[in-house]
Amino acid sequence: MHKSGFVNIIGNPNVGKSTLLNALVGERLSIITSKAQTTRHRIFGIVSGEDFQVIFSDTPGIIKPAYQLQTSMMDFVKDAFEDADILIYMVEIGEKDLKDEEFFKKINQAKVPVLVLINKIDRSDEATVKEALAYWQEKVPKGEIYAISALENFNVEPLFHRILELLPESPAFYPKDQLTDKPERFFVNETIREKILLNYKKEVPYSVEVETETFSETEEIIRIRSIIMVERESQKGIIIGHRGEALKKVGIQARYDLEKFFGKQIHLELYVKVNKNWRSDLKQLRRFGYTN
Ligand code: GDP
Ligand code: K
Ligand code: MG
Repeated sequence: MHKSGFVNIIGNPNVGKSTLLNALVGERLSIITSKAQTTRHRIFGIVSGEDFQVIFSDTPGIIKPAYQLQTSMMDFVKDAFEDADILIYMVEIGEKDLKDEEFFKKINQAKVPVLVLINKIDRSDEATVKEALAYWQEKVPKGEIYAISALENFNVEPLFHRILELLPESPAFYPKDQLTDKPERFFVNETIREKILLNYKKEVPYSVEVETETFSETEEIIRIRSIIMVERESQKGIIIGHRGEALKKVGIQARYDLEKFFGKQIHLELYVKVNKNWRSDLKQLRRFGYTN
């Protein structure tokens, strides 16, 4: 018998969805920072064995959209809600969810198994965890509740085994050696964007999109040329920084991670370009992979 299915992770911003995806897959597929809206896409992480294939999907945190990019991000969440074979709703310890009743009604009426994961218990204590288990069981009667630490890999293994039990019988959806649905350039873009999230303050990172123009690989080296797009001229100056120091730092940090990710020497060229209001432009968003 062969089992396979889609396990979709949804939840509020910053609860640890991307950290869990990476822990489950054992690769750094999804970028992680302490900032909300780090994850903008739906990213598949595929784990295969002899007689199973689990397709995990990471999604952006649930927010009220303020501009078209965020609307597209929430469409990814909606898709994840609808095509799941197993739904993971992730919360963090101490979180009291104030989302509307409608949301929980939808979760409780899901036709597939629902796992509620209370994450970050490494920074909590036994009594608080016990309380949280009871709180979420009441809120999501349909759910199986687990307390985990995605960061410290606590309870992730038992969770994975439970997922295998719940998985439907099905042939594999992807080749067994495939790790993700995204192309190499996507991971280049995301790595650069992560460094931008880490190095710049306030609104700047949210106005950035990265596009990789060249990705050319030889036996020894990968040559990459990527464009960092911003919405305004003033943001371009901020990204580049005094004498180009800020951009240089991003380049060094991104190259370091990319060499680890691809296991090869990387030559990385970064350029900054103004692309006015790309976040609100459907045509641009489609080009960057935000709409179907
Ligand atoms: P997402 O927005 O839900 O995808 O959350 P991320 O995976 O990007 O994580 C948000 C922040 O929470 C990052 O700073 C993570 O390092 C941190 N984090 C994730 N999981 C854990 C955990 O189990 N314990 C602790 N203490 N921090 C965590
Ligand atoms: K985050
Ligand atoms: Mg994320």
